[in-house]
Amino acid sequence: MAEHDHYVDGEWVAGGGDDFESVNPANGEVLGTFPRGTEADVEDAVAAADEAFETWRDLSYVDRAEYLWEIYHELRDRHEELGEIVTKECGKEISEGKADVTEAWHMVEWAAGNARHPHGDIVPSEIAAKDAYMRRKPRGVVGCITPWNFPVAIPFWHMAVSLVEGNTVVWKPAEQTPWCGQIIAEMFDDTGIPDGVFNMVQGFGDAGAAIVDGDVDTVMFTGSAEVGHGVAQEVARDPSKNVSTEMGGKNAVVITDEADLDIAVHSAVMSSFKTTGQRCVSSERLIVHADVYDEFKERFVELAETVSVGDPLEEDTFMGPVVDESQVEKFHRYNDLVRKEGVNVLVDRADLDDAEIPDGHEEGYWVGPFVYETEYDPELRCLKEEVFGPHVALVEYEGDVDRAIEIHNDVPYGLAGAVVSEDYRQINRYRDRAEVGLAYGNLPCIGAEVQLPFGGVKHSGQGAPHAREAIEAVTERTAWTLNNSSDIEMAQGLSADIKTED
Ligand code: UN1
Repeated sequence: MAEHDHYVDGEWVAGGGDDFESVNPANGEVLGTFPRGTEADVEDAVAAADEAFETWRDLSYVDRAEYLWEIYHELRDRHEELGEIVTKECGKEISEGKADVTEAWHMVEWAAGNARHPHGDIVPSEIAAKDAYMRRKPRGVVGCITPWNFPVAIPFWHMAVSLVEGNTVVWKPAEQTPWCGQIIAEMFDDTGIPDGVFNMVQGFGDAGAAIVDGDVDTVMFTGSAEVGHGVAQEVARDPSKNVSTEMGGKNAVVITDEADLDIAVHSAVMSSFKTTGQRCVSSERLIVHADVYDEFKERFVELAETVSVGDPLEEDTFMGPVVDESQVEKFHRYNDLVRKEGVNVLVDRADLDDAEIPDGHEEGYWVGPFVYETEYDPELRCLKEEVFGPHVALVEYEGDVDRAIEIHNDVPYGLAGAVVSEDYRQINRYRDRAEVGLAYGNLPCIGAEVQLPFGGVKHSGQGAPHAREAIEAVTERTAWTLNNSSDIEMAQGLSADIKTED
């Protein structure tokens, strides 16, 4: 029997599947056992959510938001404790663990606060007696599938907006971070939210697939491109379903001949190594102008050699472990691949020295920075495929900023990117031509705030399962027109006369 349960229809239920463990990636400690959701468990949750929808949608926005305000306060009150749990379960260092919780309450605040903001538009009509509006209705049941790297924030990106808009939810947390899932479900339970409005099923990809195939009205997915494209294709088979996906990228920082190199080096280190390279927005490419290349390389390499990898609960750690064995393997596989592709390796801390691994953490999933340089070649796989680790290419370019932008855009993805330059023309050119959903000037390409749309272009996803854009995914628009006259008058000069034979 697992120590914890699913949360379905206001009850803690064991479900029909096996158990699985959550493991601390820093030291291999088992953090808890959880039930592995089956298709039947998901079906029960979807049925409960469907049943609860009619009464939930009848509440006002403000009344629905009240439940979220409870969670907002709890997230704030338990900041330290929850930050530590995030760090223990997904391995990111403690300031990031806490920032994850902060980002969660920011999104809850945004969604619950938005309950008191205008929704929809008043639209003028050609006909003076007509009132026309764009109104919104909730779609119904929203299936939410979320990743391990932001195990508290991203669930609230999806769920806070969905719920305030009047939908009910079925959520599957990532299998690497079920403890965070458990705590969030406990918080919802504590609010007394009506049964079936919020449901959580723990589990793996098969439970996620059951949500996607199930009787849900919208699917929100944040995670890997591999899985996300399958989700989008599956949902597209049913035209009545909506999907909003946000996947990874092969993000880049462009450092021009006019860059302030202090800003460039700082931005590049943050973009490439924060979260041990495991953000969808992390940068695995640094595209650097020839005039500043040697100095930038020297400074970046020195930091990559010395940046601290260690116990993520220690405040002076910059990089914690990666999340699990599959991430370690993928990282090594790509490091081997780039060697085969003939690049020049500049930093290889992929296998950390025993001395670098903190005492008592030998069972952790440790890797360090891996940095290489290469001539730009559009055929190189290493410049196109996402590794999701501290694996970084330095690519030198010559000529104007358009050349850098051309290299920058030559990837299937388009999530995040940055330009570092003191020349506003270069910055604005990048802003206008970089194919990304999130673009930064003189900053790292990580660290977006919740009130901005968070989503990519090209293979990085469709829609943005986040803040205002999430509203599009979880509501239907109605163009509602009301006649205030007892005569019927039509737009476009259309005759309203009913002509008869006599
Ligand atoms: C992710 O990269 O998976 O912009 C999410 C950021 C965070 C969210 C990242 N606010 O870096």
